Amino acid sequence: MLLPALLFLQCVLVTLGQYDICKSLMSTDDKYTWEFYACQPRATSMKDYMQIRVEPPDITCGDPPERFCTLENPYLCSDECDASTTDLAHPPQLMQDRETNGLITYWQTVTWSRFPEPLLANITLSWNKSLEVTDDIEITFEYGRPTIMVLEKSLDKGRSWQPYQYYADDCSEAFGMPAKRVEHLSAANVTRVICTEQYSRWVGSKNEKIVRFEVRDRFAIFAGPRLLNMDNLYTRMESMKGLRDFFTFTDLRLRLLKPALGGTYVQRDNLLKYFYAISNIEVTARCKCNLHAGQCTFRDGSLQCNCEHNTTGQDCARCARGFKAKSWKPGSYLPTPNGSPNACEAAGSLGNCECYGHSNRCSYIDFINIVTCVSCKHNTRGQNCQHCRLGYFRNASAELDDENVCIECNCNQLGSLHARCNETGFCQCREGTTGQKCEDCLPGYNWKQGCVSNVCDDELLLCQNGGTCVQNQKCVCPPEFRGVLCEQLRCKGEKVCNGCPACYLSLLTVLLCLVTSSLLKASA
Ligand SMILES: *[C@@H]1O[C@H](CO)[C@@H](O)[C@H](O)[C@H]1NC(C)=O
Ligand SMILES: *[C@@H]1O[C@H](CO)[C@@H](O)[C@H](O)[C@H]1NC(C)=O
Ligand SMILES: *[C@@H]1O[C@H](CO)[C@@H](O)[C@H](O)[C@H]1NC(C)=O
Ligand SMILES: *[C@@H]1O[C@H](CO)[C@@H](O)[C@H](O)[C@H]1NC(C)=O
Ligand SMILES: *[C@@H]1O[C@H](CO)[C@@H](O)[C@H](O)[C@H]1NC(C)=O
Ligand SMILES: *[C@@H]1O[C@H](CO)[C@@H](O)[C@H](O)[C@H]1NC(C)=O
Ligand SMILES: [Ca+2]
Repeated sequence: MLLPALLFLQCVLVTLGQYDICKSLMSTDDKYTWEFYACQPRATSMKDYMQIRVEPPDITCGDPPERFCTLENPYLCSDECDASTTDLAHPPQLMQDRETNGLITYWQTVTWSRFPEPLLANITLSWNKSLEVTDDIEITFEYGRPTIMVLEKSLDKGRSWQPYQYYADDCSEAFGMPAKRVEHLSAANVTRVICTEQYSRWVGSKNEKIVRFEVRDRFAIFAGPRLLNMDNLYTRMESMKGLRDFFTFTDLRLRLLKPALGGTYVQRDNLLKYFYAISNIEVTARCKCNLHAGQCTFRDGSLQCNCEHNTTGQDCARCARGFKAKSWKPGSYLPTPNGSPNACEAAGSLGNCECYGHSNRCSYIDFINIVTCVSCKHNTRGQNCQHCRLGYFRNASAELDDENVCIECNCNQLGSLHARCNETGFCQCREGTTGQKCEDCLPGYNWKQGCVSNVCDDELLLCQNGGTCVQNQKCVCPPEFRGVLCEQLRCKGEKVCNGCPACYLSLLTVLLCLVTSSLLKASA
């Protein structure tokens, strides 16, 4: 029963060629085998999955309740925003609701009563998942579109941001940029960030409500005006650096910088007609699964690819455990129409030689009859690239197939005996040296191209008799003392040197002593 159904799927795939299934069962001479294809999830409205945050926190109207007017009829100020009354409240979630009963619902800000202080608001939309936009992003403004705004995006869940498109009624005044339209872009500069005046000029609040980020027009540069030649777009995505990333994001942010003014300058006597109101944000996209998943589902609070091809992770960006014979690769749209799956392969499939993803090649060594990985990368070594190279140690928090599995020992060259370290990264230190990398000196030692033992210091090896310790290497003694720590009196006696037992030993020494003491007297 199952097989006919799967064979039917195969037929569908061949006709569509649109990367929507990941595998199908093929029959060849009474045998059934799986065939694998590059695949991606269907594009859907991502509105239901987005988390909305508005800033500053008190920008939403209604607390305290506030009256507002309209731009078309500034004397009609009967409308009220009141956060404590359901019918009069305008909370952020009204930007993503489905408006099933036909009533337009919208988020609304406070009015510009603090003019000339600017009226600024940020709306951050987060999915906690890499998405690839497939259709125009549309933001619907009630009561007029902003005079100035910026659309930004993040690729790393909000850690860093970049502009996506600038919008202003006068681009050069607002941003110092020339006004452009997507029609001005060509294949060579399709990923250029532009400023457009198309959606900011005043045309009446009822006539045009939508501010657009044009995805279809950009696709059309490659796929033709009706997007019939998507293969050409996909081929470009593979070869043109940055093209795919341009349509990818995890978060979007709207920075609203100046509200609609009604086609004239700000009228200070009626500031209650200036505010922002958004009734809908439409983002059509598909989960980025690196062409390794045909489906994406909402699990554990965020979207996740249902990975195939023995890959794993939220974006199928890793090989699953036990399938790391080769390094992970994304699937490819090429060759068209069905692409290549670039599936992860089971460990053992390369002549029973697992290299933990650090090598793509194995070699058979005849005379000892073993298969071994060749040119292990990521500072690994060994038959299966399972050890760290000399001078590196195993990263305890990384799996064996992690690129970060080996950490450099980084032993201090002057302080350590050699470049190796133990499993926790401790180097072997020379005498007098300490610290994980042998970069510090033990007490009684001082760093001087390595640790050298102190001749004198302020604790144990004090210079005596008023001597001073210079850089821990030398006591500078008062003239009448000598010795390493100035502990000896110099010969100074009248006839014989008291402190010099050696004087009695030879006549020569006595003579020397006499000469010395007379010299000292002479100089005194
Ligand atoms: C909006 O976000 C930008 C970038 O993080 C920040 O500089 C700005 O202060 C924010 N504006 C408001 C009104 O919170
Ligand atoms: C985001 O997704 C990751 C991966 O699925 C998950 O571990 C994390 O808890 C999610 N974070 C939030 C804030 O939902
Ligand atoms: C993009 O390139 C075309 C020519 O290929 C040029 O006419 C156009 O001005 C460029 N657009 C931008 C925004 O630089
Ligand atoms: C993935 O692994 C399973 C075994 O767990 C195997 O049956 C399947 O064919 C593999 N798929 C690919 C694409 O290699
Ligand atoms: C150890 O591995 C973890 C997991 O990959 C990585 O996040 C971390 O940066 C690695 N540590 C070092 C010092 O490289
Ligand atoms: C590594 O060396 C340090 C310092 O000698 C020691 O404390 C640690 O226990 C050693 N670790 C292992 C795993 O041997
Ligand atoms: Ca709505």
